[in-house]
Amino acid sequence: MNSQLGHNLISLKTIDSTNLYCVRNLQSLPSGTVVVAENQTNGRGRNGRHWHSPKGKNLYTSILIHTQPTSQLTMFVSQAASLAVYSTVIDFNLNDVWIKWPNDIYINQFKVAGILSECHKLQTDSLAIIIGIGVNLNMRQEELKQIDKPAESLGSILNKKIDVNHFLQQLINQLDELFHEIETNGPDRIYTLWKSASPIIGKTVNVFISSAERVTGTVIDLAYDGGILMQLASGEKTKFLAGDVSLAYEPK
Ligand code: BT5
Repeated sequence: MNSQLGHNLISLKTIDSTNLYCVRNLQSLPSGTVVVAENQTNGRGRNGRHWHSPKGKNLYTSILIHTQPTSQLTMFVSQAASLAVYSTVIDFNLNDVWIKWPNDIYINQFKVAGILSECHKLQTDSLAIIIGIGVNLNMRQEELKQIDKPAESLGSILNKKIDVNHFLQQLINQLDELFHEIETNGPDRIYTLWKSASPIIGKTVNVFISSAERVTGTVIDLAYDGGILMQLASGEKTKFLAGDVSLAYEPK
């Protein structure tokens, strides 16, 4: 990646999903493009789940970058993205913010942001990585209650309106800085910060491998590649990768 994030900013009123918009326009959008929409009619979560995206309330954005398949940026993009959202939320003087492995942002037991990263091959040897980020900024309690899991918005907690464009700009700045750091100094600091913001080591968690398969175990560590190392109830030690499983566990 050699261009600044946001040099190509595409603001849409309504779209099915900012990620899908990027996928459809993959060949023509330059690296560093940021797509933002006021409204998503088909906001997507991971594994086909839905992302609640009411009009004009929250941030729905996708950031597109081109990377080389073997680069450190490719490997650490999700950790950097969750850390960028985490840091932007913390800068609003909010307490009890944490990253739920692998990259959801929570305040106490409430989810405030989610990330959906996708990777596509370009016609060249490069990869296009789409980092889709949804952050609840101004949803009110009655709207938050429509979500099937506990959710919060920054505006509801702080009891004030959050400027979506300002939040986006802060987020892009954070992300730009973290990407730059990975490219110049390597990913060590990002890995350490991401790990320390994810209070899960030592916890007993349920790992959902599929809708029919679930295992329970204790978390031993978070690996450099973003995977989770666990000791299962059977005594077996194993690692799960971020894209493969979902977790259920209590906040810190
Ligand atoms: C995520 O999926 O958390 C990734 C969400 C990414 C959304 C962004 S918005 C811009 C870009 N364009 C897209 O189409 N997507 C990205 P996952 O971990 O699978 O979580 C989905 C689950 O979170 C749902 O099944 C609900 O339980 C819950 N949920 C849905 N909408 C929510 C919201 N607005 N706030 C909090 N939780 C929500």
